Formats: sequence, C-alpha cells, structure tokens
Amino acid sequence: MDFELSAEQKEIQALARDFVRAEVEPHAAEWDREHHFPRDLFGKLAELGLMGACVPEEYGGAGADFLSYVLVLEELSRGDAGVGVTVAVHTSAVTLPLLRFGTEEQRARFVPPLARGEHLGAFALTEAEAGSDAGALRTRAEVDGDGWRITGAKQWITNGRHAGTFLLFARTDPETQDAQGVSAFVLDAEHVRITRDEEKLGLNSSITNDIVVEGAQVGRDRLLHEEGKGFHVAMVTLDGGRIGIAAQAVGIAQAAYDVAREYAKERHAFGRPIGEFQAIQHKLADMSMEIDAARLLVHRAAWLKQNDLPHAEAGAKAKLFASEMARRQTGEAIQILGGYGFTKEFPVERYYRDAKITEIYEGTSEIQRLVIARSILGLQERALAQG
Ligand code: COS
Repeated sequence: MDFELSAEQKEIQALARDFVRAEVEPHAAEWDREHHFPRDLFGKLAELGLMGACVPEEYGGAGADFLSYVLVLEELSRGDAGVGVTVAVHTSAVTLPLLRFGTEEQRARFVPPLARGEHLGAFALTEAEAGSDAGALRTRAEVDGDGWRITGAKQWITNGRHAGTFLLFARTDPETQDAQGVSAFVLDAEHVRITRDEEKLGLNSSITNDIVVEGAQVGRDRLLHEEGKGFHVAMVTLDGGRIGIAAQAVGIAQAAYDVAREYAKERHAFGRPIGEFQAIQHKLADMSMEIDAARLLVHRAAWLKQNDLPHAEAGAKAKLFASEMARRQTGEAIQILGGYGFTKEFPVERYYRDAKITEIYEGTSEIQRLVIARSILGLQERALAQG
C-alpha cells in the first residue's frame, strides 16, 4: 500500500492548484453573484490539457490516470465548484463513456474535440418524471429508415447551453417502460433546443438547462454501444462520475476549512484568538479528520477504477460520505465565522450553498445507500447473474 502520490500526479495537482489561484479564485465570488459562466476559462484549461486530463494522448487528452483527473477536480472545486462540475460532467459523463463504449470510428470522431476543449459535453439522462428512477425516461427514438427520429424533453442538463456534444438517453423499444429498451445516442448542439436556464441555490458559475429534442434524425453512427444497452451505459458512467462528484465535495469542504482555520487564528474574543477555545478546536479537528476520511475514500475509489476493478460500491461510499461531510462541514465553517460567515464578505456561505447539490446530483444520498446496500447484500450480482 502506498499513500504517496506519484511525481506525475503531484505535478498535475500543482498545475491545477496554481491555475485555480491565478484564474479562478479571484473571480469566483463575482461569477457566483453575477451567475456568470466563464466560457473562456475552459479554453485556458484546455491549453493545459485539463479538459481531457485522463484521456489518452492519441485522442487529444493529457494521458494522465484517473486519480490525476480526480485531483484536478478537487482543486478546481476548491476554487469554484461550478467550474468543477462543468469539467466533471464534460469528462466523466461524456468523454469517458464515449471512449469506453464508442466504436473506433466514434472515438476518433467525437472524443478529440471534447478532450481538446473545443466542445463541451452534456449528459442528458434526467427528465421531469425520471430522476432517481432514471429507467422511467420517456424520450423516444423511433425507427426511421436506417436510423432513428428522437423526440423528448430533458431537465437539469449541466452545460446544456454551451455544449457541442450530448450523450442522450432515449427509449428505442416502445413496448417497455423501465430500464430495458433504453439506448444511448450521441447528439450535436444542432439536434437540441435549449428551453430554459435554471436558477439554482448554488453552483451559479455553471449552467443548467431544460432541453428539448424535436424529431432529430440520427443514423446508426450515433448509437453508442448496443441498442437497448443505454441504461447499462448510464449506470457505468455514473459509477465513475460519482467519484468525481465526491472529489468536488472534498474540494468544497477543504476550501471552507482553509477559511475557518485562518479565521480562528486571527479572530479575537475574550482577549484571545478563538482558535484557543476548545469549542472551536473541536470543530476544526472534526473538519480536518472528516476531510481526510472523505479524500481517502475518493482516492481508493479512483484507484479501483483506474485499475479496472469493481468500483460501484466504493464510488457510492465516497460520494455519500464526501457530500454529506461537505454539507455538514461547510455549515460548521459558517458557525466558526459567526455573523461574518453568513455574509458575502467571506466565501463560506457560497461553499455551503454549493455543497448541497453534491448530495443530490449523479444520484441522491438515498440512491447511494441503495447502491451500497445492494452491493453488500449481493443483490446486484444476483440480478446480473439472473440476466
Ligand atoms: N453497472 C452496470 N449495470 C447496472 C448497474 C451498474 N452499476 N446498475 C444496474 N445495472 C443494470 C442491471 O444489471 C439491469 O440490467 P439487466 O436488465 O440487463 O439485468 C439494469 O441495469 C436495470 O437495473 P435495475 O433493475 O437495478 O434498475 P432500477 O430501475 O432498479 O434502478 C438505480 C437502479 C436506482 C440504482 C438506478 O436507477 C440509479 O442509479 N438511479 C439514479 C440515477 C442518477 O444517478 N441520476 C442522476 C442523473 S445525472 S445528474
């Protein structure tokens, strides 16, 4: 067992950290206030190879391992969790499934523009009445000549308005109403119409859209993996994506802890720094311990994934623990700062708002518990064995 990051992992972590200090942190409060999506920033990240950190070089990426990519997500989210989710969805939820499930032709065609940051990716699974119950989706793909005609509406689509490539899930078998009969498709921006920009509690520097697809005609070259295997594509994608969201939660919590610790050293009450009071010390000790624990879960899950080992349970545990920890500890950071914490003079209220979503997207905490429970009770394996 080796807890030391490799030289390459440390290098990419430092690259991301320096970039965030220079290009993200100084603007994050304003982007949050103005609900500004920093489109240009992703061009700069692309120049550093960070829009395809763990994508092989032959497909336009930086060729680093999955843990390196996860380290980048933590650093980005430490500066601005909206930037973190933009890159996480783009990479984990679009580029990586295209690499994994695409034919050689699809990989060569769709991956390089994403990995080079020329296009942003969007993952279009969720619908108004299909969130946790993703298999209930109603967007339909009807056979049309040698391809399909796709019609439907999707909701809460991160990156929607700025995306060039959509991984979209639609029902190809009209006889079904559940996870069976769903297929995955690769769509371009021209196939999709943006109908709404969502207003959110946090992550204001990211963009979240309602979209509609109105009879888009696509050929067989747009089908990802086999017909009827779309739900499998979605689940495998989310198994990996959840590790990225867990890293995002760790980054947010770390940012809150950094502010709270410095504040505790400087703020005086009753004639001494508040960090000398046991009540504050205990809070900081718990924050530090829980961030460590969450990060270790994240790194283990990332290590399992990059070694092609089963990681659904480990990823769900990492996301569940890291997201609930981030929500709890960003609240504690506000408590340490007292009245200042509740104001926009300090960034901790932003961290608190941003942390909440990590308990919801890419599977709620309730779904993570379900995934973990099925795994530890052997229920998922039994379902797979029964076919
Ligand atoms: N990897 C591969 N395949 C998986 C899988 C996984 N992790 N989990 C389920 N599957 C497969 C099953 O094996 C089954 O395949 P077969 O029909 O070929 O046997 C199929 O998918 C359906 O599985 P299941 O019956 O378990 O589906 P459910 O409808 O019960 O849903 C949950 C399972 C709840 C786990 C799933 O719907 C889920 O993850 N929901 C949350 C969705 C989510 O995260 N949404 C956020 C969107 S992005 S913001």
